[in-house]
Amino acid sequence: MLIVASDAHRGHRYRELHNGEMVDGFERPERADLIAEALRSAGYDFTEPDPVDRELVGRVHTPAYVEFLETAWDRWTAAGHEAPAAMGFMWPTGGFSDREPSDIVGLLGRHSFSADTSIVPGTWDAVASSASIAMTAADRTLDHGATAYGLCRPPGHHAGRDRFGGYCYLNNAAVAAQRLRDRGIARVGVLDVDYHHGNGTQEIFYARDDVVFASIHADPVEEFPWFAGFADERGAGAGEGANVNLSLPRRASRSAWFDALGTALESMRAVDGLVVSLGVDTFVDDPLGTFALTNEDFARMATEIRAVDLPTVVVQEGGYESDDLGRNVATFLADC
Ligand code: Q9C
Ligand code: ZN
Repeated sequence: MLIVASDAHRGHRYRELHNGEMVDGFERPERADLIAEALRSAGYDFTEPDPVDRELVGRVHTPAYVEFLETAWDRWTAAGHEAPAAMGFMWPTGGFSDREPSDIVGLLGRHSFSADTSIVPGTWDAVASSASIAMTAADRTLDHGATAYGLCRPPGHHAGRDRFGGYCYLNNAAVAAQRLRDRGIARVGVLDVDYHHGNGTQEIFYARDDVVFASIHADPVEEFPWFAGFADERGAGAGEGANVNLSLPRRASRSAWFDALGTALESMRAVDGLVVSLGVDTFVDDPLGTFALTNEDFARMATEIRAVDLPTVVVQEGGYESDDLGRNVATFLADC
């Protein structure tokens, strides 16, 4: 097991609008520190990511969106805004046009979908590094024939083709999956075990049959991201049937979760490589999740995933501060 990680995320810290008030962001640098510490004490080798591949990221997203993320902070300050974080306040919801505004405030609305996610001076370095960590983890998995783990921060699975939100900007798991495809893996599975539905990954691969997406998550009727993640979203066109949403009620039991994992893994029967979107916010003490998984459950999860016997890349998604955050990731990777 090789760990791909970087310190480039450190300057990405912001306060978030949470249930009507501004609080310190849940998705903060300390998360990555806790995970890295646990993995260092477990004795794993760490390596730095290769530089970001703009062409690859521009195919998963759009070149214009990537350019927008890179320049948004400078455009915000150039327009005279003095707030410590750039964010929109109006989003093109039902009935509005998707055209691109020229002003940065309008652009921030057009290219985001939720008020929990902002852009600060350190955001681009963190986001570019996180995507390159996922790409490099995919490369190392194929180079060495052994699972590599990308300690991605910020996470990625909520980021759509040209929209950020849910603490995500570039879709790291989608970048890893596309890298596997580009390097000759004919059909790639993305298994998303984060507590929240991976709406961005779903969107990016929705009409494709070469990437199968399966997600186990809290029912969006009662949990973020609210407007995606339902069982009847099964893919479109050539991708019909290649999108599998398994939602569970809030506070679902551990056995219900593992039943869903069994179903999700069945949908991976015809794939040749796997990306795991590893959110550990399914943990019983996670401050955002309501599921009840224990530390030992992450070992069971890894064991069941490993049994499908595929070249596997693991990328970090959510999982928030608790005493066990680092230990849960380390436990998963130990059995991967
Ligand atoms: N007031 C990931 O786990 N923010 N993202 C909740 C509620 C949404 C979680 C704010 C949670 C997004 C990668
Ligand atoms: Zn999550």
